[in-house]
Amino acid sequence: MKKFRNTIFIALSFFALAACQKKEASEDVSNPNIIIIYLDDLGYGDVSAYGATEISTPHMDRMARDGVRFTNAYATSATCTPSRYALLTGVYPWRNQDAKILPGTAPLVISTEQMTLPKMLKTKGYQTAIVGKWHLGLGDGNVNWNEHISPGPNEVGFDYAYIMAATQDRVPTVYIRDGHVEGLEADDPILVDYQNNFEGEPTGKENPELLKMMWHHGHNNSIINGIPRIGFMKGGEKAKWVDEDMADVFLIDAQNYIRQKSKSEKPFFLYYALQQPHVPRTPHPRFVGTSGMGPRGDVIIEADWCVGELLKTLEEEGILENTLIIFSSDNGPVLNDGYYDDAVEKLGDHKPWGPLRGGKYSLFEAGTRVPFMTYWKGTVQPSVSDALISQIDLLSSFASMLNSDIRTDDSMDMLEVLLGKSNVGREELIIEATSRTAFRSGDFIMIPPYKGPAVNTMVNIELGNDNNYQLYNLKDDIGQRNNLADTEPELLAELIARFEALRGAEYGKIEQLELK
Ligand code: NG6
Ligand code: CA
Repeated sequence: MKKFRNTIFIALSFFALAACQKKEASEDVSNPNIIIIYLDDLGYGDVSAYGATEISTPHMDRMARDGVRFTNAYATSATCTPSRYALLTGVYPWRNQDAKILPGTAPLVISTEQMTLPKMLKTKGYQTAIVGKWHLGLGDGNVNWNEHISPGPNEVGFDYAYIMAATQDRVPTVYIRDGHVEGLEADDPILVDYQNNFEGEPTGKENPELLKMMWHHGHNNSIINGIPRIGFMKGGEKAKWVDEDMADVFLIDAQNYIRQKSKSEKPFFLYYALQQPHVPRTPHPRFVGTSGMGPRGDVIIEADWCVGELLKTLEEEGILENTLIIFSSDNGPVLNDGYYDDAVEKLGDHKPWGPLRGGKYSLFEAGTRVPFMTYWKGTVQPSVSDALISQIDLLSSFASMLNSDIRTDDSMDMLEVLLGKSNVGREELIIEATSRTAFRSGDFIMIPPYKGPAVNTMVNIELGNDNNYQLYNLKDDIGQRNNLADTEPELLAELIARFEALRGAEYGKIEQLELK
């Protein structure tokens, strides 16, 4: 009898296991690969699908035309680190005091305990990777670049990470693969310091004769490849990247990852974070002169080509129809961001900000409203969506798609909107620019008073600061020219009250903010 019972038990267990495996297998098939293509400082008006007439971006346009092109989509912030923090954690960056533009030596700003987008995806069987710009800090504040660098992307959910630590204009100027500097030689260790130079090392400030690109503001510390950077670095000669090759290096790595994972049973998530068109703009020679706009235009053409090559790889691997792609940018555009590179002089009639006011660093729309499209061949129907949506919503939306219960308070489930099945987006959203915040509600945006200059004269961008409240109806006045604060006092009061409730105690500090 006992033996018989055991046999039944074993048989039942077998069926249960088989059923379980079957379920997992079918889930895998229905779970698409997910790729986020994330550009650095690409403006709302930099893509021809968004109205650019002086530059042509056929591959980005293809995704915009055949996918959902969003006109009201936002990065959470007008600078990089906070936007990337929110994208990956689903948490507003103003909740984390450290989520600000970081030096290359900054510690990791995402807690290893925190839920992240890749961690959530891993609970659903995804393999996860980042290739490109990180800029969320590494280590615990005292990184030895010659040893295993940790914690970093691998500790917050990425199985594979091939990154630059911060930005192309910041040291260390090396690629890091899974915590190890690529190409590092034991007898030439890397030293990095953001305060003091290393004795005898030339700098952009003192040795302009060594420069192939001149600095305009900032960017006058260590010289690497003839380009002056932010921060000081010594050693690691063989490990240093070649700026002009960076687009190819990241693209090839992303393609290799796709080719490798396309053969796997499990789906993958790839966060492909391109460095263009952030400074220093260093197009590969084959793209030099292609835009007629100087390096800024040329690297946009280069980035567009990279997007095309990535799509081609998905096609070649036969997985384009099983891959959901999100395309966006971390913040709005800037022309002169610290180097003389003809971005201003050769701009001609191009408007990187499109019809919007402001740019990178600004609380006005061009700071955070960015190109954003979802593309999933065969599943997402082509459309244009005016729904209000933020990059912070990806975590909860993807979780919803995969039947995960994981959510964060700030990240809203916008799955139907992302897939073009609904036009009902968010009702409200808080946007941020260099620690200042503003409140979007319906068609309106309310910008509280901020001390500080109206214009950052270095980059020549209106920051959104004013001594008085600003209120704009973005539907009628996308260029934010008509301040309704005086004529709509009731609405203004309503928005202020709601904003204060959402921002909590932090809101009181805004008056004291010093602007950089
Ligand atoms: C600023 C840099 C700018 C850029 C930015 C970060 C100066 C004067 N300006 O501090 O060039 O690197 O930081 O850009 O150093 S972001 O897109 O990564 O946020
Ligand atoms: Ca950026």
